[in-house]
Amino acid sequence: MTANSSDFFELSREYFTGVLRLAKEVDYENENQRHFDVWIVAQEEDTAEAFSAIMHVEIHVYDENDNPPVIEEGPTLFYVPWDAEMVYLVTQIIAHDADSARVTQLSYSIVNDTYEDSF
Ligand SMILES: [Ca+2]
Ligand SMILES: [Ca+2]
Repeated sequence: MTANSSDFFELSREYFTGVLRLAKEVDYENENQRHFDVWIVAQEEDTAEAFSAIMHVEIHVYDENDNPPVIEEGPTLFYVPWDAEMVYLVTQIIAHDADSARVTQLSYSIVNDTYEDSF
């Protein structure tokens, strides 16, 4: 599905060329704004024939890293048996990033804990 291209692009005449410019910000995270098709007509002025030609321009939007990751909410208090083995699974942390995996891959690390080397 594609958004209405005429909302996002404008064509202006500069000297003898038509210049296609972005008229509005596009957002890769909006699936309707990832791809645009624009048809441009060049037409003779002041001739009886008024010949014209049409050109199809296809525009693809690149993804940029413009969203921070978001950690899925869930319980934050867990109990571990006193005799748990070293590899005991306490919990899994799941985070999502609205940007594509091509742009941002996630890694996980501990930034602080109350007892050094516990985890
Ligand atoms: Ca990101
Ligand atoms: Ca993005």
